Amino acid sequence: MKTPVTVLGLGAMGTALARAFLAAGHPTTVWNRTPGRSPELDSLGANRAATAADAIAASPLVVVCLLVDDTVRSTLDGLELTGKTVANLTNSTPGQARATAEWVTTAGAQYLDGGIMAVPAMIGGPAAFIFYSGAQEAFEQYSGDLSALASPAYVGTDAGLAALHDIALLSAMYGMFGGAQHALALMAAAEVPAVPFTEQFLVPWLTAMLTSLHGMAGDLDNGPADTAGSNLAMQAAAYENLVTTAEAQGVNPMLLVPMGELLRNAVASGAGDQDLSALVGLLRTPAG
Ligand code: FVH
Repeated sequence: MKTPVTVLGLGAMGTALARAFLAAGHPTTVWNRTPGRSPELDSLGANRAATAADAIAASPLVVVCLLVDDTVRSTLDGLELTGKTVANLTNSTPGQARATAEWVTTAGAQYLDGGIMAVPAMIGGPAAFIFYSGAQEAFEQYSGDLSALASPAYVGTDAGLAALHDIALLSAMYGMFGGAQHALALMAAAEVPAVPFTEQFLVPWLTAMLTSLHGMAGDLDNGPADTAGSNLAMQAAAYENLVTTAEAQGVNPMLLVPMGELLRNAVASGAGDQDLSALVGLLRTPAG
């Protein structure tokens, strides 16, 4: 028999997680603050618990997927967790994850923090993965069960590491999407249709540029290459045209301005002959 599992929280993501466990044949108990949410889970065989305490009691592995960290605390506080493994997949900061790990562990449970790198429709599919950190023994015990949700990637015993990895990837994603929204705003201002622009130019360009990240990572780990293919002095000079064009097209340059400032600072600090990877050092200097 497969490991019985409990899912706390039946929002869009919790529902997808419960469906994936059910599809993989796990006896699955579910609970949600608002009763009756996601009724399709009942016909798929879910056992609906009346309270969070009943849901936790039903399974050794308790997967939590609620809105925010405070919600996790208010839901689990005071409940019997002894002997359980709590895998908390709620979005959190590294600090929140460490604090939650401490009080869950104090309550007698093993704690895994998770960062889901997927949208609900991807859960159970090949492209989804989930970062985990925290109790290594618990990960080794349950990674097979958790792989019903997404490929598990364990990143260390420090409970904050999964959130750190998650937030690093989300930061990169929002930077990319922000840039893409700006590009689409420029095109919209010129009445260029979004779909052909995106298919023919935007996605191929971003895809080609993404490969340069490998070289930048190599620069950071092994030291910068002897010559920069596109040096920062050149990029800082050309970047001014991005802001000027946005303003001329009536598009707010708010997403572009900080990168321009960073490029100018890099050149002023003597890194004009280096490549974009040199910006990492500047970003590590606290603001203010
Ligand atoms: N959906 C996504 O694309 C992303 C993908 C990456 C991971 N995130 C994180 O997953 C967490 C849950 O996200 P979600 O998409 O399921 O969110 P909602 O559909 O809004 O459901 C929220 C659930 O949280 C429950 N809830 C809210 N407040 C409370 C509370 N005070 N006490 C108990 N439960 C609470 C809510 O219950 P209800 O409103 O139905 O009663 C839902 O079950 C989240 O951390 C994402 O960042 C998703």
